[in-house]
Amino acid sequence: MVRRRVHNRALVQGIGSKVSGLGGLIAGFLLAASLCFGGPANPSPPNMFRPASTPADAIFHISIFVLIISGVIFAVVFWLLVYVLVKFRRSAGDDGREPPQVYGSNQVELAWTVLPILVVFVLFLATARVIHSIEDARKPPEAVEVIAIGHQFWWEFRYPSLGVVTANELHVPVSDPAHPTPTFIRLLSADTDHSFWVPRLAGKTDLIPNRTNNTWIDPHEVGIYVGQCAQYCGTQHAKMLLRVYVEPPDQFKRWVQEESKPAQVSDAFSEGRRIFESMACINCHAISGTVADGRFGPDLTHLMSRETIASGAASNTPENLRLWIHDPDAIKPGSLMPAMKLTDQDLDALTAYLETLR
Ligand code: HEC
Ligand SMILES: [Cu+2]
Repeated sequence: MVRRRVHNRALVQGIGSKVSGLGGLIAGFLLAASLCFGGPANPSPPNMFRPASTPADAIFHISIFVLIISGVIFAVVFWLLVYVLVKFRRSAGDDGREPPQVYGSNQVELAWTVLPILVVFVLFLATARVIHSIEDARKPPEAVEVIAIGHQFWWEFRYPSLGVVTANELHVPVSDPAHPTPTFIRLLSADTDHSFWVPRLAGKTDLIPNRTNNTWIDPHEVGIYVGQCAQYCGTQHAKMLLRVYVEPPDQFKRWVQEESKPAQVSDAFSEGRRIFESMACINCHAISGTVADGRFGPDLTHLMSRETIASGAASNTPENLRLWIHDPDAIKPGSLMPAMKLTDQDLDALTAYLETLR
């Protein structure tokens, strides 16, 4: 896969900012433009009208069904209203008397009670069917299992049977409908309510403390799908973006192999490593094969295998990484990583060391 980096930070953030006002419009436009002219490694926009996975597909179809029924009701009521307004408007020869009052007509009362009940009932049944088909889907033995843990303001992804721990960028195999390899995701929260939402892959499901929720996806097309936390969880909620990398099976297998290895140790950047291990970094971050085993922040063992940092708030470039360590608030004001007040020299050594974590 050609690894393309989105250099424009506004673009990455554009996905996350709630599309509101001119700024959102422009960001959305830029994003759309970049998608038209960009390569295949660009993420596809979070469009729920372009489903690429069974649950999203089912939700898309029920939405269209509901939209059509509501549209027909809207059209009928609207045109009746216009007809009545025009036909019975005050005319020049009005004598000012009230029209005949119809009261207690059984036919009329029945019609406007029974018809709406029937419509609501049909919508209820159709929706319940879709919810049931998604919630009670059978988990095939080939399914990939992932535990997603929501944190303020990033995602932890664990693959318990594959020995992989990563953050913010979820890798899953593409699922061929003939031999489905869906990914079943257990949703937990480390602090407050979050919501897992990748519109092209599945509906929203909340991550609630002390509760286990589940969702699943079976993406049919290779690509990068973006989404974001869809439940307000604090100041940086809007920059709690999600990226799902859907890969061909062999590429996914290679990714798992790489990710399950401990961090590469090289003597070349031992100064940076010494700084990392002598500071509070290790209380919050884990790097497997070293003393760092903190769990409060993202696992950094294979930091360089990720295209973005800080939950999609910035692309993973040396400059952004350095800026992040210098002052996380410069990228994500209110993020829960403190600025560690390092000297320029230490900052350079530390960044160089992190750059080796492939
Ligand atoms: C108090 C805990 C804490 C300490 C100490 C801390 N971090 Fe973090 N770090 C975090 C949290 C939380 C995040 C996730 C922030 C977010 O995305 O909102 C993070 C994110 C990061 C990231 C981005 C990872 C990614 O994949 O997005 C890097 C790199 C990083 N920290 C490096 C460091 C280094 C280097 C130090 C020491 C100089 C350090 N951190 C100290 C909590 C901490
Ligand atoms: Cu959140």
